[in-house]
Amino acid sequence: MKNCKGLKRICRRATHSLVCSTLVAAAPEALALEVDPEALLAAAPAAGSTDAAPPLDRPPRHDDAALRVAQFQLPPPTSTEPAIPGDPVYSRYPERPFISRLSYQFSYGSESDVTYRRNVDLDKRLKDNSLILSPQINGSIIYRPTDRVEMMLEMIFQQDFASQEEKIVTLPNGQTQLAPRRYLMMPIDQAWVTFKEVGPVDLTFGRRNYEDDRHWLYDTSLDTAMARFKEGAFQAEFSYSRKDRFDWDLWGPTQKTRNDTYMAYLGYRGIEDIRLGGYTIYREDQAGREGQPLHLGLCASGKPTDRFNFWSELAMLRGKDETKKQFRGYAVDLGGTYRFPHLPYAPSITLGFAYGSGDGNPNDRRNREFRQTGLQSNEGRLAGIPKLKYYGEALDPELSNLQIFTLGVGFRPAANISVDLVYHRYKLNHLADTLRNSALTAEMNQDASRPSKQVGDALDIVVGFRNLFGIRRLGLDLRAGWFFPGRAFRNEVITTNPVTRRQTSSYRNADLGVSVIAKFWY
Ligand SMILES: [Ca+2]
Ligand SMILES: [Ca+2]
Repeated sequence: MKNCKGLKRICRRATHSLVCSTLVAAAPEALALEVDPEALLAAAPAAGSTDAAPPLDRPPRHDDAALRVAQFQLPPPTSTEPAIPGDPVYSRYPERPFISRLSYQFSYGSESDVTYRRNVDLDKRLKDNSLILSPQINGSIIYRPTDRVEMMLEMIFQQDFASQEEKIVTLPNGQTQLAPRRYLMMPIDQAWVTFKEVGPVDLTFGRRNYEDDRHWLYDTSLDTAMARFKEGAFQAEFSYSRKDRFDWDLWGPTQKTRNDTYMAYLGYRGIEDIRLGGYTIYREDQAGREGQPLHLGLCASGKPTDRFNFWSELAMLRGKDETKKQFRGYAVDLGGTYRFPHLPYAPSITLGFAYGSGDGNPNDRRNREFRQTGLQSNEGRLAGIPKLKYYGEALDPELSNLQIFTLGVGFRPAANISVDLVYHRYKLNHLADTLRNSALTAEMNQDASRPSKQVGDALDIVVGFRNLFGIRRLGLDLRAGWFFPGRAFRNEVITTNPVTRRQTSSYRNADLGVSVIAKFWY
């Protein structure tokens, strides 16, 4: 319901229009487009009432009287509590206009990126820098032919352009990487139908976005069949999905997968401003590349006061890896943000610690490495307006065989501008030469004489602007990350003796890696 609240907030803030309140009344749940309440709060002029008591959470009302009243009365303020984890939201885009009647709505916008990466190999001798432009437009339609049926179609048009890119890059692991062919992409990102109150359940079929709050479990579109139950403060979901079961891109080619995903999720909202959840995610790769991982997890998060919010994940990995070894991994991710709204520039401080187990003995029958689901993006907000890679912009690793310490400091120079400064320190749990699904191609521990678990440090600066140049829907996120390699990263230097022509190998410290993303929202 976060998104609905966000929408209500838009209504309150912006025009107080009849259209908008009608729309809220007509579809309190269907309007779950992702609108960040904080971002809107920040965007609102004179959003100064941060110490007001959080208003009570009001359940959605469906009765006719409520509908009639709501058409002429604006909804009361609601808390900024985030969505239930596991609650699939309809769109990942913030701040959208709606052009609406009771039975349908549509929205359109853009989320266009410019991505610059320097020294992905942490070696400045080899050229592998890239600058990629990704203009995009997107649009979605929600159609509600009856009270019991709801449909959604969302489409994206995107074309990537390489402004700077090497045609061929030799990776540190010796493989050759060719620049990808870039097609016009026209994917159908969502196309689903929901049948409500079929007995005690809502049933959904089609392609649908799955996102949890911090995108730690999933942030992707899946071809799915899902059943959802609600009973009091409990909500349960069961689904079978496959990513790209069908080729939904109308233009470019899509690689279909044969990776089945079975999910069960139980959420509890009986404690005010706290969300509790438990889940099981079983994945089975029919192609055999990723084995059959089984995730079991618990999560608790919330915002008990306007000044403080926290998150916590506890996950266990069972099932089998790609070599049929039994998984015995686990992971913890804990953290919180404290805000000082009355100090100048409304500073905040965030502390986090994440741990994903590693496997110390490759020769026994157990694989003690934790892995994430493979559907995650590890993108979320700390205290500022933009989402960011909360494990670091430049390294962007999966939480696997790794400890990540995070210290963040945030500021609000103006109501519509936020600044996050984030420091990370990374350490391996067991010696390894690669980090699973990291954005870097550099390999660790190539210098056998000096093995190390010190992966390195990172500094990210993330600045978010909303209402840029006074244009209400225009936003810009600037996310810059520097990765300072630790002792685990060493680059080989081969020198040839001019007399004997004999080559000798030595090592030096690796070079800095940089990632910069500019994301334009409309
Ligand atoms: Ca390089
Ligand atoms: Ca092992």
